[in-house]
Amino acid sequence: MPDSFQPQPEHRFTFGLWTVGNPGGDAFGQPVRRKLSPVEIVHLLAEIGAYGVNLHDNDLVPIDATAAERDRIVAEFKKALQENGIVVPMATTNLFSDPVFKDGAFTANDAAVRAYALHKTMRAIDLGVELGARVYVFWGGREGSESDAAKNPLDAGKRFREAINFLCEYVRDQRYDLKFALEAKPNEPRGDIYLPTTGAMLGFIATLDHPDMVGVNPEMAHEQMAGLNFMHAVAQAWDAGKLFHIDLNDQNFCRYDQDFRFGSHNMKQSFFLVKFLEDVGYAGSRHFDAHAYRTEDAEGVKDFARGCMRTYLILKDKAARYNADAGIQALLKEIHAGDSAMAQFFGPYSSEKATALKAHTFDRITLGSRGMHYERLDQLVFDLLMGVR
Ligand code: GLT
Ligand code: MN
Ligand code: MN
Repeated sequence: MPDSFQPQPEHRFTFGLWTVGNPGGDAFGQPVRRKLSPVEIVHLLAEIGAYGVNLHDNDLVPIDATAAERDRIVAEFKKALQENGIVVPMATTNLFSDPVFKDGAFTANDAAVRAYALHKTMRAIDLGVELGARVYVFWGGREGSESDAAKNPLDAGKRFREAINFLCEYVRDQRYDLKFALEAKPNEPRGDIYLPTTGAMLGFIATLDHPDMVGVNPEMAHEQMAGLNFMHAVAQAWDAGKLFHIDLNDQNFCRYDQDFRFGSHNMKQSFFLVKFLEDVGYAGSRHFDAHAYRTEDAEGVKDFARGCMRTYLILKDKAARYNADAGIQALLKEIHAGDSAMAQFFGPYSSEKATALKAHTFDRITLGSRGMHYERLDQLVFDLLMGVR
């Protein structure tokens, strides 16, 4: 019996070819599942009710494909997209798998590698645009170091800036309708990756020639690897007008890159994230950058992907309940009860306001002894999430 948690196109749920297509290999073991072709993945995504599929250039076209092979593969893929009603909202470049990128792509010490990275990215941008992508992600997995003897981070930063500036100009030159989204990660596969957090990326974007074209693609598990609160990073990106895309998944804090199913580990944090996205009206893709446990077979991959979307929709429903919950809203109102008396001191500066504020007498002892009722509030959230409220 279908319930109300069925994915619809308006939910903008997307998966990467590399996510549902992940055959379950890891650093210690062989793949455990057959590698699905891009066309098979499009069919799978249509079957489970996803909206779109995202890809790296080489998820679709092998790195050594001839021009004729490329065109044949792309034509077949487009046909499958059309027949299945699946779109490609985002594309990106694989600048990390091939040995040529072992010391990075845009930040590699070898100038020929840096030039090749630009060459490969321009071609991959052409491919993405051909497939309809409007967002182009840059995840610099190899842009880092194991030893700071090898590379000066100032040089790396300059090289990365020059590369993004060059590619912005390329997009303008081609008159493509495309925005860039930079994705941070603290480490893995490099010992340290440059610009390791979403906040660092936001600072970097301000130094670019065309900052309007560039935003971020925060990934939940990447901030959690760094022990950070993902929703706070997303809020900062939103506030800056830079939330161009989002990678949803989950993981245990401060571990390796686990890429678990969305909501599978940090239920409460996932709830507040979904509530944030829905409350502010984020209209972009909800991309699940995760993969099924290595224990799963082909059916388990579908369970994984359906689970990501179902969890999002359940949490969205919980967010609406939170906003409509009389008890929770009454507590929030109580917390802000004194706000109106202080309104005179906030807003734009004036010297009168500053003088009045300096002259005001505060009852610091009473203020400091006030109970905020956050214990009660947080327990109400827990009760709500557990379905006992
Ligand atoms: C890779 C990485 C992801 C990035 C992808 C885009 S590929 O799997 O772990 O976080 O978003 O390059
Ligand atoms: Mn990841
Ligand atoms: Mn990602």
